[in-house]
Amino acid sequence: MKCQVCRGPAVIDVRRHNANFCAEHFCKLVRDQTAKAIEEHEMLAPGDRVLVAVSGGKDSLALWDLLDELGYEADGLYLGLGIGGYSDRSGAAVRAFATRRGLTLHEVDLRADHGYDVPTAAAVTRRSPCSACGLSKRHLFDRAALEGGYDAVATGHNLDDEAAVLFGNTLRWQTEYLARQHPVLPARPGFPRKVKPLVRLGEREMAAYCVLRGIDYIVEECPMAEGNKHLGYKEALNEIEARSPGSKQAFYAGFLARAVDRFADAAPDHAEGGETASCDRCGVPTTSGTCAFCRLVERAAGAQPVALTRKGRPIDA
Ligand code: Q46
Ligand code: ZN
Ligand code: ZN
Repeated sequence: MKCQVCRGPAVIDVRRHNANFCAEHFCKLVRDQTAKAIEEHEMLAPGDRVLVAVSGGKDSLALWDLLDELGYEADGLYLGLGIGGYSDRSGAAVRAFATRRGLTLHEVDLRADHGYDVPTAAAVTRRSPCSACGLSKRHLFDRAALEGGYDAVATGHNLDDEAAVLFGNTLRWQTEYLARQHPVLPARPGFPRKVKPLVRLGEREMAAYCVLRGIDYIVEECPMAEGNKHLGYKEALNEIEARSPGSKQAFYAGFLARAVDRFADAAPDHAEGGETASCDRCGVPTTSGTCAFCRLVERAAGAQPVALTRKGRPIDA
């Protein structure tokens, strides 16, 4: 197996590109694909200050490394979700990476800074853990980016993630979500620009990149993700990809090129900045009264912390 660029010994095959690469040229491929996604979708301008949402997993740490390598002023933000030992270990991985690379890391801890954690919020509000978690992340990342004067928030969603979400939204023809599934969401009053620079790269490529770059990420998944329907969609797409390499890329890229605009009419009003009021607690633009985040805090912050459970069963921390 030889590198298709330098003919030296290859360390990885990328079936989608029908090619093998040595470590140096594979890392260059990943960097080039990231730069291409950024340029193609006008995600960032040279010199932009970017806040990277880092979880300690492979995608977000690789993204931080890549944006730094590509010359952006990229700082990290880690959110302590209070999900037992998983949160302790993911926080430690992020801190170790930032220290080793001399990068600036900001941290927000849900329990210390806002008086609740994800398991408690989920139990008290009867939302799924991922729904309470997602709402907290969106609000706190937006707030940190605006307060810190960042040009954009970057997240590590990769091609596998985006194709799985697209698959799920298409299966149920959730046109409202289809209309908003774009790798860049422009800034609007009260909300920063949001970008996903890894949409041209798959999960396997991100894991290989971390290994080759010596990035120590946490392999364990969040225990609350168990049973998440996106995992099933990923498996289904992996089977299709194994038989027909390039299918995921064609599915997702084809959607962006030829279909997403057709759903524009289905976008909810607030996607276009139709919020007409300001939250009476925190001031963010909202449709009326108190924003969803402040309502969540109000209910969860005073509650007795609950043990880490999923569907009523305890999870080993
Ligand atoms: S961290 Fe949060 Fe994920 Fe865990 S609770 Fe769900 S959304 S699975 S990316
Ligand atoms: Zn090579
Ligand atoms: Zn609010």
